[in-house]
Amino acid sequence: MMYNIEFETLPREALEAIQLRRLQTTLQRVYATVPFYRRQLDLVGLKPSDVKSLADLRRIPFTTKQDLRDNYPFAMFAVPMESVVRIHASSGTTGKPTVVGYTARDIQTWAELMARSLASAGATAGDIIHNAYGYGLFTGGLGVHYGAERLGASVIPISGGNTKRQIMIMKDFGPTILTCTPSYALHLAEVAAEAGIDFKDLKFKAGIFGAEPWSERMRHEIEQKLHLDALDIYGLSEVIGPGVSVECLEAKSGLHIFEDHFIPEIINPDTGAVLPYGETGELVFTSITKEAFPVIRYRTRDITSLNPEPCRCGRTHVRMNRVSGRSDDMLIIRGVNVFPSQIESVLMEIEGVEPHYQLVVDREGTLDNLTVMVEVGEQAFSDQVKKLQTLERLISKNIKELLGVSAKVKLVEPKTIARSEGKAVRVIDKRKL
Ligand code: DLL
Repeated sequence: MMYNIEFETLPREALEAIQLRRLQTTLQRVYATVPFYRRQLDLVGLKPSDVKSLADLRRIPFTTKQDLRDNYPFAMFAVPMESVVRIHASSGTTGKPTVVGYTARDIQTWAELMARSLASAGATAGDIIHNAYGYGLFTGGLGVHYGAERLGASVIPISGGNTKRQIMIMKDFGPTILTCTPSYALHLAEVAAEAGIDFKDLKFKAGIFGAEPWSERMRHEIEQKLHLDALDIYGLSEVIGPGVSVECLEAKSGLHIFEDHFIPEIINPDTGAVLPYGETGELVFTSITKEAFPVIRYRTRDITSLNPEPCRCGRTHVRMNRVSGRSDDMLIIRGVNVFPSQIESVLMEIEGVEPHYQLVVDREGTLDNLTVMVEVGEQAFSDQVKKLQTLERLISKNIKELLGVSAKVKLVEPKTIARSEGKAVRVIDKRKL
């Protein structure tokens, strides 16, 4: 099913003509309004009017998360604050988040893309959508919410957490579409089973899962345990939020990128060279319709490849394969993006703690667990057990408050964390997706 059949099935030539026109408009606008982009273009001696083909895009330098950070919080906005109607944020590499803004038209665009995404999973106005993505600064909750309303479906804005109550509502309200992270979907299944509820007896037909990496193996497990079709949805705050790409029910094989709004490229993360279709590398996006927060050649750090083959669903938009990893060290723990450097800055604020730490991530049952192992100085370690426990609790509280993620903290004796000769091994990820 398609929400916007005209745009989702545009022949390549027509699509590229639209892309070029929209790209040119975007470049004109950012050149005039965002000092950062003006500098980027000046650096390579380009004027927006020099961009005469889609291939010319490659002459413009990349934009990175560091660039967004340097322009924190609002200097990347291309419109005055009077035109901004919404602000979201996601984790940055240090304490400060990455901030993004939307005009009223951007919210409309996003709602349309999310309506397309839900329709791609078979949702219609008759469906009830149980939306367990978090509402707040995170784009998941409100992104799905506006899309569901645009589609005319009924949305239950349950948000994340309070799993037992979620199960009760699923049983009583009979939602037909589930939206949450794939790991939370499995957790829901477990809690339901404990409560003696079988998903077979619920009314779900499809689920749209994303915001963290998952696998074909997890798809099978979710489909079996939840008795629904499990589809992958991808997005990131910087580009718009969820609804950058989504799988179709017909093929369940790769995520169609909404190319009438975003131009994707795959690059070699080390050299920056653009790679041909089919090759694996880092995904880069240029937004071509956004007003408040346009991004030009934004490096997502997500690793994947693009597949231009025609799809049996009829959509002409190129598909990206499942994201297989990242070209940086960002972790996603229970749907929350965390950089080791953020944990480090929390640790370094605390007296008696040494700059030697290791993050161990594991999946117990269906939920991620983060353990922070950190060395304390001789002095602190000789203190009473009670003092050490107080310190552990303090670190854990600060991590939760600043990064929004629960962590178990284990203080260890000086010199017990293995030293490395090259880069320190900060993360041990034991999760098998
Ligand atoms: O996670 C937006 C979103 C919400 C997507 C709900 C899907 C559903 P951020 O918090 O900015 O935005 O995190 C973006 O999450 O760069 C990927 O590394 C990762 N990610 C998102 N979707 C997927 C997916 C939202 N389907 C970062 N598979 C991205 C793998 C994903 N990784």
